[in-house]
Amino acid sequence: MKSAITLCQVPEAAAGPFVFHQPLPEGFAAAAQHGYDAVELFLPSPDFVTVEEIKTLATKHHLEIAAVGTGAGMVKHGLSLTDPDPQVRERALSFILELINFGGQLNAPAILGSMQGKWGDNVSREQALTWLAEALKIAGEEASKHNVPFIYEPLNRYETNLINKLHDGALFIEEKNLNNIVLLADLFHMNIEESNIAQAILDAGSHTGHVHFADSNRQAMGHGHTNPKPIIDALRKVDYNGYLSAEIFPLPDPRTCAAQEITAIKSALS
Ligand code: LER
Ligand code: MN
Repeated sequence: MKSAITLCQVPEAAAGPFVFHQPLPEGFAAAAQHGYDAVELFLPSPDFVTVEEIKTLATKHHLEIAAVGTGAGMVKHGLSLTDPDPQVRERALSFILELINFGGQLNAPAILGSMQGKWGDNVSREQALTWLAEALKIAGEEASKHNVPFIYEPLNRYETNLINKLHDGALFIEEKNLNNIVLLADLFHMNIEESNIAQAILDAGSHTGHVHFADSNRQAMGHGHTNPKPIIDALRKVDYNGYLSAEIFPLPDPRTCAAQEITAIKSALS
């Protein structure tokens, strides 16, 4: 398993669970100084920065791009894949496809988190899940052109009412015959929703394709009460060899948080 840390360039997400918010050249440098293998990018839109600029920074700092988040589509542009308005759904899907193509050129998968939306307001649960499955089918196909998967993230109940648990995500992928879709195990959401995080990872088997490595309070591992050991054991048992990515609050400050998290990742993997 490899380490990654979040770089956020979205002003509307300044209070979100992302570690570094400074301009990308400084963010890449900070990630490298702390010894991370990769960065996870949270960008306002696919044209915010060129693929070449990111490639140059990644090469300079010997960093991979672990993944690209799509949440700005929701927090900045108000888009969701389950919006009652078909034009909003279409714009949501286009935004995601553009980020899949942006990330794909960097060998990085894109993530669907908050842009999955919610059911309600005249949209039934069944209708929302149908729209979600249709969008995931298209996203999975687009990602496959770049030989990367598309990552679907179950979120806790306060953020979505669609799918909250890893197991339900796995069943959804299987029932809807979705190809090239993997699940994101965000340990913060799982701490709220799962009876046992390690067991949930075991039960999801090979479906897990990315991990947000957050403690129970969404701070760096070690700042809350999650025990990472059985979780790492479970990830090893399902042959997970992807990223443990620091999508966490920059507390008490970004540098202390980044240092604590990389220490925790190394110690959990040792
Ligand atoms: C995104 O990765 C995530 O975990 C969400 O909680 C953001 O709203
Ligand atoms: Mn997450």
